Amino acid sequence: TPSRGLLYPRESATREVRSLNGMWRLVRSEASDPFQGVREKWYANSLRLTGRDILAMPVPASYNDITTDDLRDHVGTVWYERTFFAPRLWEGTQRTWLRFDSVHYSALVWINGRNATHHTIGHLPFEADISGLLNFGGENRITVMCDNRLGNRTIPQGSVYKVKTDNGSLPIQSYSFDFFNYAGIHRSVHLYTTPLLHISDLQVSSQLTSEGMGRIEYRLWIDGSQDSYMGIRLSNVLVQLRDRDGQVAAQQINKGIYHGTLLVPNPHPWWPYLMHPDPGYLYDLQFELFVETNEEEAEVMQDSYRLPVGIRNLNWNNESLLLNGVPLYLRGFGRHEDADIRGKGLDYALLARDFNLIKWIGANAYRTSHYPYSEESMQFADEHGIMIIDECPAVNIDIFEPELLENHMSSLEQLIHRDRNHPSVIAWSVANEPRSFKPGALKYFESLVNYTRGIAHGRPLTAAINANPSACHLAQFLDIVGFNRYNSWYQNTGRTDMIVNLLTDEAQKWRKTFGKPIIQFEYGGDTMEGMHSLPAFVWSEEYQVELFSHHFIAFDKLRTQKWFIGEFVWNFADFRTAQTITRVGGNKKGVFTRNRQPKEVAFILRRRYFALAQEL
Ligand code: BDP
Repeated sequence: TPSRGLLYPRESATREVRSLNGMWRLVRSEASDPFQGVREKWYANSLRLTGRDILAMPVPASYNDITTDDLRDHVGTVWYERTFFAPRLWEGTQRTWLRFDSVHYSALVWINGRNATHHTIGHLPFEADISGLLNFGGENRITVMCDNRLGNRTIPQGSVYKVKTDNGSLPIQSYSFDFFNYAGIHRSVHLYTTPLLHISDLQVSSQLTSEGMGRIEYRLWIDGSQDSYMGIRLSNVLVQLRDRDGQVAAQQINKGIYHGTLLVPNPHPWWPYLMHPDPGYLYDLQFELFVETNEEEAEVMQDSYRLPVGIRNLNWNNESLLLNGVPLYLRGFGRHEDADIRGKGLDYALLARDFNLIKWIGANAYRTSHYPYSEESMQFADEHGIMIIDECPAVNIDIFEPELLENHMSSLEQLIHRDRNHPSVIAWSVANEPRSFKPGALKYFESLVNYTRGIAHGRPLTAAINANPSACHLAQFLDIVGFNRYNSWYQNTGRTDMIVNLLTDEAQKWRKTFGKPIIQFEYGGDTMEGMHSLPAFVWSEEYQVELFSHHFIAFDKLRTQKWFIGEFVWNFADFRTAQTITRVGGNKKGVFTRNRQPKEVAFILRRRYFALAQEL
């Protein structure tokens, strides 16, 4: 049986969704005593009674950049709380679920002082049936303890150590990955209801047959696979596929079986942006459960859920990745969920702006470096035909040990479970820049990739590697080999005249060693907006233009061979990092600034991406 909590909350004839977003109260624990609140049972009453300072904290948002004090750098736990009403009508007739789309890094949740659920690993959703904890027709309190500490066994890894300050000793969080460890309730919190007997999970996969038909295979799980619940007997499942105009394109009625195949004549395939005049075509796949009632013959609709689906073929071999039979050349970005004030908090305005920029520049893909992005962004990608390399949160892993492996597997299981029904997902990325040259990496990645292959749901496996081809223990297990390389930035700084040779040599070496399709997942250089220098000098806008231009020459040489299948810029936009002397206000390798305006280089990238789109 699948783990729960991965169907996005959607309204339907039988389901209600209520947002718990808004202003919550926040209290922070002493950094030196993160579990004080658990010991003192802060969840038993309102946080107001703790006597500690109460802050107004927006949800969703990272808490770090909201205040003017040192909350930004807090290490340990913070406590969130709010109240809400549960309508009397829900009692007994419905189940009430509480769903968090993401809390970073780990969370303990109480309802009215009683344990509701817990979760670790940020960027992934979790939920609980809280029907038994609610006060129906009255006020309820929800309390969340959020812990941001990273250790050897968390995904990603970090370490907490103590330093002596002028006021005593204080824990410090260190980590080697290059983005700020934002924390808090990063995405939406919802209450939603389902009928007692309901659809708990769905899985779909699609295909275009050689006869030009669409084929959708589906499987549903009903309330943990029971066909009867509290005396209710399930009779039929009606499955209907509706096209964009609401017309039924295929349908099926199932009795007692929870899987099937729909055949769709004259399908509208799902195509990526700029590969077709009507990219991102989605159908609505509607599931309705009917139950028998005591009255003869009468059937009552018990539950209904609608899932957007795309119909497309995804295949790969040792040379190419093909969508609907067409070999892909991916042009895109590594990105971050990052913005000022809200940190990694979900923001619809930012989401829409980012997709408009992606389309303006002519990209057709991005990698969710270095963790799963919001479900809303995955839906956007489906709708706009943007292809996603979907990455789990294992960035820079270094110490390979069994408990880490378990967490790493769990992060991939949760990611794939959440995202497997999205047509936009074209590959799973199992890691970014792991220390894959270390001896422990071999067994570790063999186990990890074997496990992931078993649950990959029709997608190839990849990773973003920065080890040398001759030393890497991970690449041999992958279907697509991606590498990150900073020619003329970290290596041979200033020497843009060395890029073409070094890059083409390296790509060929990856190809020769592993015989798989090759992608460059990262290249770039830090660039201060508005800084100019002729001739080009590192950090200037001219330097970024020159560095990109030389990469383009190398890519054009490599593209003549089928196996070179994509180029990804690092990064879409400037983003916040930890404080270091190599980062001026953060990482500045963006093609766009942190507030999403173009740097000079955006214009040459745009010209290139549109030219590539026309050619292919
Ligand atoms: C790569 C990392 C990425 C960094 C980038 C950089 O994958 O997270 O931000 O380098 O240094 O090593 O800009």
